[in-house]
Amino acid sequence: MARKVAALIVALLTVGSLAACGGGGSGGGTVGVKLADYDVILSPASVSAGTVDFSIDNRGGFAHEILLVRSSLSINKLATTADGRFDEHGAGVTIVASARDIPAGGATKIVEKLDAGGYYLICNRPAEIGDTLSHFAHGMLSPFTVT
Ligand SMILES: [Cu+2]
Repeated sequence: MARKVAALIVALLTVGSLAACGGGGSGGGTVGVKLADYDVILSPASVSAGTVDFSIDNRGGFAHEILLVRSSLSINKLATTADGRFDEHGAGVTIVASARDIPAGGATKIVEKLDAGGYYLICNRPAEIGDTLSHFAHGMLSPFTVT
């Protein structure tokens, strides 16, 4: 979890330097979303407001999913369910879009017009057989920032 917080801080610092670049583009863009067992790796982790094309690639050995969640909460304030998954109906979170049941080796897209704000990309699959931790509890979430 400390690593995720460090990544968030880096992402926020990056936003500041990107904003200084200007460029006058129309905003949005393509974001690579690589899924692993158990990680969500974004490239880049921030874009300017506009239409965002999330290109999702499951490189893991399990089926995964992606929830695009809008929230200004910090990671440790995200509510969880009794079985250790992310609470999709928790306070302060809105599910903007989702791509469920992405098989191992599969790929899909989420295309959404996004306003500036804080977001997360979360895999909310339950624990695999023989495991006690959900994918979320294993750390399958990444903060995403729209400026
Ligand atoms: Cu997963």
